[in-house]
Amino acid sequence: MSEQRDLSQLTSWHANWAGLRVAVLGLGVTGFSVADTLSELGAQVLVTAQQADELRLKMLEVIGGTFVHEPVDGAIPIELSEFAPELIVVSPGYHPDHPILQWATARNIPIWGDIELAWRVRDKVGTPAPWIAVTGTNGKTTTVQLTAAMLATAGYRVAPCGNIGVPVLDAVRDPQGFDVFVVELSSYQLHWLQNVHPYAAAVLNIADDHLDWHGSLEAYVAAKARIFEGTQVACVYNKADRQTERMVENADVQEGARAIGFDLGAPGRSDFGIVDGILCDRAFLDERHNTALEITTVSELEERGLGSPHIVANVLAASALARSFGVPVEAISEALKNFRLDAHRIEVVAVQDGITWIDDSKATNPHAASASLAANNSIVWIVGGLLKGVNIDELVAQHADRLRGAVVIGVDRSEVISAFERHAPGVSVREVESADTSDVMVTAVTLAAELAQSGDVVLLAPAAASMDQFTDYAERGRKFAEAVKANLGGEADGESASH
Ligand code: UMA
Repeated sequence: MSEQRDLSQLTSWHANWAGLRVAVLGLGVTGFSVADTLSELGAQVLVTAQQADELRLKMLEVIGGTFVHEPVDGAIPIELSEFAPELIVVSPGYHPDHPILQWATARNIPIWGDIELAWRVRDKVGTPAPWIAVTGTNGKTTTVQLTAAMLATAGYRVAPCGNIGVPVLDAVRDPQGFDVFVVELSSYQLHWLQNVHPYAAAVLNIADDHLDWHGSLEAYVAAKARIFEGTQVACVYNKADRQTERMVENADVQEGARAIGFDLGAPGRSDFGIVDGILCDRAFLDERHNTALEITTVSELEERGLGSPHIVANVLAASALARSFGVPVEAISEALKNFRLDAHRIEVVAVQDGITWIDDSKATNPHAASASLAANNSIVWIVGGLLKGVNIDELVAQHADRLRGAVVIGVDRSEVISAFERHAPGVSVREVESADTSDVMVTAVTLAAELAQSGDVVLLAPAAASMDQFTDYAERGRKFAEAVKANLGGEADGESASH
């Protein structure tokens, strides 16, 4: 057996990575950033994946990496065993029970995620920038964007990165360097986390999602909880979600790190919250027992399309993170004036004949869909897709009263329809049987238009992933908006502002 190197020494960009044999699993955005980093460090890189696009394959060749196709039958590629890797770096999309990971575990080959590698080499361009880490079932990306906007308004050079779509390794290697990173971490990335010590960290909420990947809610919660380990200054949790508070209580944080709560109620000491419609900081000020700092008001947020309760909660969490870093409240308030939600997040795509058509394709699990449903009173709901092992019964039961009708799409339709039969028998349900990407939304919108009446909202908030019928949630949202505009004959008032 080939010699194994002691990886505990490899904690800096400037350590001796030369010649280290690393197998990289996956050649998507993460896998390429890992392979590119390692080859820059002088390691030997073998990448394996079931699929890879032509461009990435070519670029891999240019940087001197080797590619091996992963057999679909779960066999271990012979090239991989001959390569005898000393380390595996796995992309987030791989299931922990993947045959190659089982093979590596049986041989005691260490397995890292890309975040672990990024943490170790974060000193590439001088003094490492602090990390502010964000996770939660919903609102991660919005909170990362809000926090980054607040830091940028205060004059910091900030890199929003991670699950948001920019691999942390790309941010770490930026030659200009950054003052601070705001890192979105998915539960997949957190599963592999070992030594990361963020400056501040937040868990926004916990609800059922990705249970097929993690195996159980307990395993999902345990993965999420890792974000607080070793936190230096502030652990931000949701007072309305006891599980997030428990995570802070159980975390092994650094001496002096504080627990900072947030929710939509009145803040206690060391919390962020709302008093008389004013968002307040009662954590980062000297006189916190009897005063609070004003950040902004709920009505100002409403004017900017940021008034939905779950978005207000994201604003509070982001403010807590930014304040922990010393951002003045004035800069936070200024950042909020210029902030816009991304497309496909509660986006009003048309209003006609008193019917408002809303694209919340980003609602890929019941928790996110629930927040969207709760913000409206009379709804025709477009729901369904890939349920990822999550049960939808409670969501249907909870919102049955506000539903005029439902249009069910996706491969897991029968589970959704039977949830309606059990919990909302009075709601008119229509089914889109076609699986053809170009038809699904056209049919769904036609059926929704038949059900909707003046004063209703037609809400695309599928509570499920999109990959069964669309490339991603963005394509699903785009197809919805196109179908709405075609159905309304181009006469609708389009609005880009969020609802
Ligand atoms: N692959 C296999 N076998 C597997 C799994 C993957 O061969 O069993 C290969 C694919 O063929 C492909 C590569 O692995 O070559 C894809 O890797 P990946 O699925 O990890 O995707 P990346 O392109 O690296 O993107 C990942 C995140 N994707 C997932 O977690 C599924 C992106 O989050 C993230 O933006 C990016 O890293 C940068 O950090 C996306 C996501 O859907 C947006 N995240 C989930 C979510 O938000 O709910 C967690």
